[in-house]
Amino acid sequence: MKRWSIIFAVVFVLSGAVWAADKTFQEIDKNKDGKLNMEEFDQEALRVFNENDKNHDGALNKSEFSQVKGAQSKFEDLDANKDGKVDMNELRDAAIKKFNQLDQKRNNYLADDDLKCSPRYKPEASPLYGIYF
Ligand SMILES: [Ca+2]
Ligand SMILES: [Ca+2]
Ligand SMILES: [Ca+2]
Repeated sequence: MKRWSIIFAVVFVLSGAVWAADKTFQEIDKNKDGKLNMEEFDQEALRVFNENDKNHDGALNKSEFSQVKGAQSKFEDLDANKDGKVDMNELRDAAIKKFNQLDQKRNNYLADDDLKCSPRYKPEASPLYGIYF
């Protein structure tokens, strides 16, 4: 009995994770073609930016940036002009750079296989988890 409940729990967790990842990809994939183009990628970067700009000053300070889920880049690396804040342009430049880095086939879109190439890709999370920053 105990063994079965463990198996059920594992199956439940696995199917939930797949569903969650899929849903997020679909949400970002606005035109529903199964790929992320630069515009869709950029829109998601903006959404993450706005969500984390808690004091609405148009930039992320270090404490706001520390709340960005899955962020792995250093704040200092994103703050190109070294004014102690990451503004929208700095963030978008970083997102474009990241897009080009992930788009290894140079076809101007990211499909699931491009995202899986990222060492930061985590199948249990959003496909974009931690790869923007
Ligand atoms: Ca798309
Ligand atoms: Ca702010
Ligand atoms: Ca800056």
